[in-house]
Amino acid sequence: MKCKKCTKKAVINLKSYNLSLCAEHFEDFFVEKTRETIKRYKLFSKNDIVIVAISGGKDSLALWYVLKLLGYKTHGFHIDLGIKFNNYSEISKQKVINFSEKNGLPVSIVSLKESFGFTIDEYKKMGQRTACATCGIIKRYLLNDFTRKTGADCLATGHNLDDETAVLLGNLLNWQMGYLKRQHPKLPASYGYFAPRVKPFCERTEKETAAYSFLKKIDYVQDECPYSENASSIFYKKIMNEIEQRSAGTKLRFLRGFIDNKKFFSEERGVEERLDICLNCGQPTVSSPCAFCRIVQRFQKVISSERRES
Ligand code: Q46
Ligand code: ZN
Ligand code: ZN
Repeated sequence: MKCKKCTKKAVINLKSYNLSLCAEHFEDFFVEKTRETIKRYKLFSKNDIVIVAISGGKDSLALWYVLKLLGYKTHGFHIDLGIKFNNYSEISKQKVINFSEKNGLPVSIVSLKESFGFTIDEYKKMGQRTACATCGIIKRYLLNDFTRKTGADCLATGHNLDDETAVLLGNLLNWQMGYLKRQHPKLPASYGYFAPRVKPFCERTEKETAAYSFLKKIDYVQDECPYSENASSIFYKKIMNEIEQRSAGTKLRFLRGFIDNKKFFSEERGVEERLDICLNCGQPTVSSPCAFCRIVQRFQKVISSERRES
């Protein structure tokens, strides 16, 4: 198999583009396509400061790398979740630090244990919710909080096309109208509190981000988070992969078709649902205290009752 742009050996076959490319031309393709996505959805500009949510996995590190190549001003933000299985959080944090030093990119790290007194493992042991439900609330809260407090212009995450189409499929199958209204490569600022959230890799497949990370020798955490196993999104990803196998380009058509028809899932323009304010932290919320503060308070309550008993 030869590269379609030159005579070198192809390293990847992108069926949905009917394109085989050598390493050099694939790297160019990947960066150029990311640039196009940023432009297509008007995600941010060269004057903006972009906070990049860095987990230590391939997608977030590759995104950080590509945004630097494209000349954007970025600052990484990593949350140490305190997941001990396979030393997952410690290894993730180390990969983030190494990458940041190697590429001269600034990063801030917050430790759940140091800042709030608990880890995801400890919360999971309380058995109140699944680890991912709790973790998702915590990550969204802290990422937004950091973006707001630093006065940055937006928060970028490494969600790829496989992530986006799996979530879209799940939301459609369950008619999750609230989530469907909010699914977009660019969520604008809202309630004067939530920072804009953007997804520059939303049209890049997992296969592409993996190939790019490999070719650029990006040293990322290889293990999946131990709590990710039962996530329904993994099941939806499998289904989307089977459909893509039969009909190349379905994932991209599915996502773009949804975005083009977004009006069917949106409220009247400019109308925001009325929200309360969390009396504890000030975040707009359906009811006070907000989900994040409830998690912290629940943990503190359990800890103090354990102390009283011992
Ligand atoms: S880190 Fe957190 Fe993920 Fe692990 S506990 Fe679940 S949500 S799987 S992206
Ligand atoms: Zn080539
Ligand atoms: Zn709160």
